[in-house]
Amino acid sequence: MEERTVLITGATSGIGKATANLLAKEGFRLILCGRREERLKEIQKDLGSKTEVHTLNFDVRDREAVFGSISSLPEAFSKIDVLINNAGNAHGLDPINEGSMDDWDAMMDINVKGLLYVSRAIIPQMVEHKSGHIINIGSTAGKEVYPNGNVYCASKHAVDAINQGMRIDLNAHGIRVGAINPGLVETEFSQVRFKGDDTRAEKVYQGYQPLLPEDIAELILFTITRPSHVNIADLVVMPTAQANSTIVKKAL
Ligand code: NDP
Ligand code: 8X3
Repeated sequence: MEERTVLITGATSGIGKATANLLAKEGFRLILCGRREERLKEIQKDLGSKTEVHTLNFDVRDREAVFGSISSLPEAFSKIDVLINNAGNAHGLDPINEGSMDDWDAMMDINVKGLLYVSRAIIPQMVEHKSGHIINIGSTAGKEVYPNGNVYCASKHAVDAINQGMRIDLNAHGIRVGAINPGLVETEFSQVRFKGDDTRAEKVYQGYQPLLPEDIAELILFTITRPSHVNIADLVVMPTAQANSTIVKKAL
């Protein structure tokens, strides 16, 4: 296998953490990123017996921290073969006339600008090596807009456009680019969206079987282990109970 070193943003929980666990088992060398340093250290300790793990503790919104962290990588981790742009979240679920502008800033700064900063810090070395693979974690919210989803959906539509733009611009350099767009996955996503209101967060996943973060990790592993002439460009995955952003068949 050629692509051995994988950088995952948002590796401290949910989809990113499940992906780190799975890729460690498969022997990939991992660079795990997130703001919660204690969690990064804990994960590094857990996975250290399976593979080499380096952690980077930065906020994707902080442009200098992003570039400083990437350029601080030790020699063994300095050639990044796979970038998984996963860090992101929703903040709030309010009609546009009532939305919090702090929430709007957070979503555009993290989901869009943060993804761009990390990509800009890493892509030039992929161009230099004429190889690399970028997986952008979008969302069904990047394919359709749902009530009160306004700015989160806008941020994920931007990820969809950036994914397409990256694929066009990096085509000449032999770099694979693709997005995985999940529907409802049970992670800390809704706890963040509802600002720690656990009852409201839990309700999102009640009455049906949501996707698990491990389901997305498996798709990521599948995507990055295809032969080098195969690029999974855009993949949408939902729980069987989900038809679209608003239709979810609940047993209750
Ligand atoms: P989690 O809340 O469980 O994980 C989010 C991750 O992003 C955490 O590791 C968090 O780490 C990191 N993160 C958030 N903000 C920042 C920041 N400013 N700087 C650096 N890292 C940050 O949610 P998910 O695993 O569900 O979300 C992962 C991705 O999947 C997101 O892009 C989300 O939009 C997308 N997605 C999720 C779906 C779902 O239903 N759960 C469905 C479709 C897409 P830390 O706080 O330590 O920095
Ligand atoms: C996460 C899925 O439907 O909550 O991106 O927006 S949804």
